Amino acid sequence: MTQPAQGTSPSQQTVPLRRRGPSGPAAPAPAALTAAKTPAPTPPAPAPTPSAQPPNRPNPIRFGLCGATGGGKTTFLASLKIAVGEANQRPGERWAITSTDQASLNFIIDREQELIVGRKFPVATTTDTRLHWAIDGTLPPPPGRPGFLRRNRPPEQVSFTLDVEDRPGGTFLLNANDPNNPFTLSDAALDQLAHADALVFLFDPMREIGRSDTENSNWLYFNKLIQTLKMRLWNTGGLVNGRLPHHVAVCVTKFDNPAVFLPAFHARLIDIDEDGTPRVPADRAEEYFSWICEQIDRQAVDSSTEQFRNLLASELLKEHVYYFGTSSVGFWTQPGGRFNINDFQNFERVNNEWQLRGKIRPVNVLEPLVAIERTIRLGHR
Ligand SMILES: Nc1nc2c(ncn2[C@@H]2O[C@H](COP(=O)(O)OP(=O)(O)OP(=O)(O)O)[C@@H](O)[C@H]2O)c(=O)[nH]1
Ligand SMILES: [Mg+2]
Repeated sequence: MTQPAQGTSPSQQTVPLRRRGPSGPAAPAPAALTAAKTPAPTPPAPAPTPSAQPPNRPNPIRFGLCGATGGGKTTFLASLKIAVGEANQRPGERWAITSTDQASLNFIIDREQELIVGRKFPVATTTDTRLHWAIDGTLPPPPGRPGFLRRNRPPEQVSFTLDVEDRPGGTFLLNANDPNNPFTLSDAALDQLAHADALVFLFDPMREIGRSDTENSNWLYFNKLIQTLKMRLWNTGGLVNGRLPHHVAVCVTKFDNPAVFLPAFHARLIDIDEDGTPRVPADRAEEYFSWICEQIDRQAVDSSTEQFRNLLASELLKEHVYYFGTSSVGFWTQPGGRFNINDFQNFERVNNEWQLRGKIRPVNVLEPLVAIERTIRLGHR
């Protein structure tokens, strides 16, 4: 059960700036080869291929993660293991995440440590990394027919492997000839997205607030991409009624940012969960998305956001689209304390740099993935 949120006055309304920099220290140069006689090294055991699934495990669900530069893609993936840990605190839920190859293990460990110990957001992505994580969990039994006790029904078991790629946002613009954008999507990457089971679209509202007409809107990162995926699938008969067949989670990111959160809170679109976490209730998430688009439209330099909504409506199957208000870093609270509308921003300016402030408590990071898995496996929402 959730309680409607009560608003008071805004606190800090600053917005974190993008921390851009090199993607890390250069790797040490390899030690010079010596002529000393050393026994021939044993060849390393072949690394398990990502597609090697243990018997009894369903095939991985191929997710395509798409969104603008700086839209929150890497932070979303970086917070997934923390989200799994947080979900374990909820009554009736048990979750585990396992990296199934070395690249995925390195990514989740390094990025998670960067968030928790370094208190930093990830740097901008410059290369593609393919990631595979197995997620296993238990959900409380769904509410059933009146008169049947919920406790008599077995909990739902959820097991899936996530196959997803972290890419630079610039790739999704598909403008190979732009000298200001060094990134593009390869043919193989486009095929991978066209044949993915599900797409996760991160819509970054902060990109739209105060955007000038020379800056790319969210819509530009999706429009050519969606049309290109459609063209490819049309050629192989893969469209359904002229639309993409994918399940799509539209995640409106940075939900915790006061510039987004406070107006939504005052518009009474947000509830506070029993555990004290602010959330857009699942049955109001589409309304939240429409509301945020209208807020943006009121002060926008062009009609990009309206075009983005039209794009979703015309190119996707309505029954395959889910909406979420997502925050990868969550809300700050006093240790052991509860959410406080006057002090909830989980990042702060320290020595002229944005730093994460407290515990990371992702909101709607694991949930979109599980919602899609449930629909694919059970054939309904
Ligand atoms: N308030 C808030 N800001 C966030 C959140 N996630 C990301 N950000 C901000 O958005 C910036 C970009 O996040 P990234 O995860 O690197 O974005 P990206 O989509 O991977 O960007 P590229 O790699 O450049 O494509 C961060 O440096 C933060 O300033 C969030 O959950 N809340
Ligand atoms: Mg990134």
